[in-house]
Amino acid sequence: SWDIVLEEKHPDMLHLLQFPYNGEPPKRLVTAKEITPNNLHFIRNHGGIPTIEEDKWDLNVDGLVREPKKLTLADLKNESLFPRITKACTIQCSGTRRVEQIALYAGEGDEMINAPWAEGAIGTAVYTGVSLKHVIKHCGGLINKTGHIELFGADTYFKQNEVMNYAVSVPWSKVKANEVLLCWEMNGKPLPKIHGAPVRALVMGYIGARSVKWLYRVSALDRPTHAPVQSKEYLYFNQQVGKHNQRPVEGIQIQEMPVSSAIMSPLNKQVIIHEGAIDCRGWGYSGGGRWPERIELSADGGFSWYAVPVENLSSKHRFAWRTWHYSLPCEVEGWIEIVVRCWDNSLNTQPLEVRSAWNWGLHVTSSCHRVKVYSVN
Ligand code: MTE
Ligand code: MO
Repeated sequence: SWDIVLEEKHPDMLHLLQFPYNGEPPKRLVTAKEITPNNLHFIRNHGGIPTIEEDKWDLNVDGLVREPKKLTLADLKNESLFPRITKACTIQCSGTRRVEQIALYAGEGDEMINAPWAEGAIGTAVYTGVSLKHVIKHCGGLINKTGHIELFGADTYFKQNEVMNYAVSVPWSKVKANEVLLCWEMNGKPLPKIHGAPVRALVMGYIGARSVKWLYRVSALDRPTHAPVQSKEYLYFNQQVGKHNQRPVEGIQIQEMPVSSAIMSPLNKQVIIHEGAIDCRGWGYSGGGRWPERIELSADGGFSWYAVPVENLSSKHRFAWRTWHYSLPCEVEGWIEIVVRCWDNSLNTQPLEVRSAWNWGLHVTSSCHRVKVYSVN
């Protein structure tokens, strides 16, 4: 699988874990483009990278559907069966910016699960595929309309002395809204092996964990799956919870991501020589089909805020981030703290301090991102 990393990924990717392979782009490249090039999109894996031959692949649709079927890639690409959909969409790992929680208090999270992600565990690409809703209709529709749809990946991983396939589930209501796609193209090119070839799920506006790669089976259930990735990982615990007392049923299964943002430039601890304004750039994102409506920056640690003019934000799309740039006025000389916050279209915004977002699983670091720089004016 290391050969696949070298073949498909940019040489400057930061390799956070060699096996299972996890990597993110360096800060200067995270928001260099509004659409992330395939070789710079972050990668999150729980196990190996399976190599699947396209013409041997099929998708099993089973469980509580009226007519279980096996579909080939040619079936999915047959436009008289399924309308083709192309959509720009952001995938964000719930571990994005986890380093800030680790720096505050590492907790007792499992090292393998808790890759030390910075601000690059997010990427935006244009995906092409079909709606899972249309595929399920093609299989006669659901017997029971109130369930979850389970998604299985061909990769296996090892957990509590058991080898299992990667599996999660999403509510039928999400599928019904045409917000779950089965994709074979990323940015106009065949889906890279490392991103799930030949077909992956794309669950728009949910944590990356639900967008199952190397998809080979979807199964209709009357409840969320009991698979460990769904029921034991990706849980948002309250602050009284640690390893000694964690009870998975008390954790919230993370689905939609809240609003968040990050500064990609300047870098923390950088010395900046400027003439009254510091050039800043970064991203803002909100899950669940909400979008960044306003980005604000502070040069004084979060007491006063400048709104980034809307023309400095990239275009607005449901389910996609907005990149931004701004010359932040600053007359002070010495150490200052630059802070960003995002407001989404529902006027949700971010907690000011990472300590109020800290949780034992080290997920969803949605607090305001801060960098300290030395200002020379
Ligand atoms: N799908 C499979 N089959 N195996 C995995 O380990 N990781 C998930 C998701 N889909 C994973 C998977 C997680 S946690 C994330 S954040 C996204 O894939 C990352 O997608 P990417 O690697 O294409 O960026
Ligand atoms: Mo993730």
